[in-house]
Amino acid sequence: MSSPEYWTKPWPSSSAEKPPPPGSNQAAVAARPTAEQVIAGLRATSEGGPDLVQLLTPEGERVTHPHFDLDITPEELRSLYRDMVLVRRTDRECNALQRQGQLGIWVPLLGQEAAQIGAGRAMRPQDMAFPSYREHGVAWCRGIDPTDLLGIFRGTDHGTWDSQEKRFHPYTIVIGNQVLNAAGYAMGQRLDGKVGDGHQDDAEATIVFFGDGATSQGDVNEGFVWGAVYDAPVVFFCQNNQWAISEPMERQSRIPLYQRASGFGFPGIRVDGNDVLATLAVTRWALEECRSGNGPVLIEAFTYRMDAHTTSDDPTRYRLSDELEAWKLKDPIERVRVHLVRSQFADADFFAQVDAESDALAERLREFCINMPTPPADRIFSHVYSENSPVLDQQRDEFLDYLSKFEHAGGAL
Ligand SMILES: Cc1ncc(C[n+]2csc(CCOP(=O)(O)OP(=O)(O)O)c2C)c(N)n1
Ligand SMILES: [Mg+2]
Repeated sequence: MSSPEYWTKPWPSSSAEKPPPPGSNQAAVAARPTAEQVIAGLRATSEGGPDLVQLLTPEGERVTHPHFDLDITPEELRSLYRDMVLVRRTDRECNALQRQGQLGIWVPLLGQEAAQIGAGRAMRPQDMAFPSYREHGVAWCRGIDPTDLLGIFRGTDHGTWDSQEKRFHPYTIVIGNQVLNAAGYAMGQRLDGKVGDGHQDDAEATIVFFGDGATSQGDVNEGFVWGAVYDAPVVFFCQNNQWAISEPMERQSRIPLYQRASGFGFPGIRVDGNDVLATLAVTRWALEECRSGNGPVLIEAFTYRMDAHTTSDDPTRYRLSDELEAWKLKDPIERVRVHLVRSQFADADFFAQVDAESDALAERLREFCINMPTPPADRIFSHVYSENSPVLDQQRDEFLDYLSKFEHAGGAL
């Protein structure tokens, strides 16, 4: 596997220099990398390059950054740790529930806890979020109980939360589609006068989550164009977890993803997505830029999907185990734990309490899932429009009529 950095086509920096003669650009034409290139690519992939914003190293050391800093209390640090542990436990429990036949599928977030908690905690209550299908950590930050996710993955519901009240749109499975929704929503925020002058407490922004693979979709690029030309208050938050199912980053882009933003006319920042402090600081800044009328901003959270794409996927068929081992050393939770211990910001009682809380959450989830009621058949029609639509009403009646025939035949669905 190689990194986009490695394959970037060199080009003269000044117009006085001559472009290279045709065919002389080895990196761009080589189809099969050499062993050295693969190793160089692996290293670059796990390191993130010189522009990576980091405030907490994988070894748990606080470091400074010239542009981004974070004033954070020990209590806030403990709370970020707790969020990540509880979200990881939710993820592991749901994965196990799928394996036991309680859910049809599960989409793991293992390894992406810092990216999601950092971004989710950067939001203000009035901001709006548009997730893909993996944003269980952001859902947690928006106050959505993890039990509300279960019906989606059993295939009996579209999500039970009120997206306006929670300021969290329903999960979107169609890759990249939510970026258009978010750009449009943010344009609306601007037209409705919700963007402030930097001093308004009630100014609003939108944040939209998508993956590295989604950046190859037309919808995402169209969302970038609309967001840019209307100065929409939208943070495009890309979790680059290095893979789009079995497609590696090198098949999505020849340049690092955050650099794409400049072609659309807004800033792009690459942050260590396994560093909850850096992600929080960068996303806070980006949302504030948007609320103050300086949007959009692209954030590339450089992270890694430590589990399969979904429970239907087997990553051992397409990726090397040493890549996973390299990323395990950058675990987002472990580095915060080490930092808390070394700085004496948390004692053994605190960690035992979080563990106990996480056991109780897992038990509650399991209990709920096993006894989860199947919603009435007409529910899928109920959250489509704010008011009834004759076409939808007709479809609902036809659907209920169709189902009733099975009941008459003595069969239950
Ligand atoms: C429009 C569309 N095409 C294809 C798919 C099938 N699909 C589901 S997930 C996925 C890969 C997405 O990768 P990425 O954007 O990197 O997100 P990740 O799952 O890694 O978070 C694909 C191709 C889909 N859901 N929608
Ligand atoms: Mg991906």
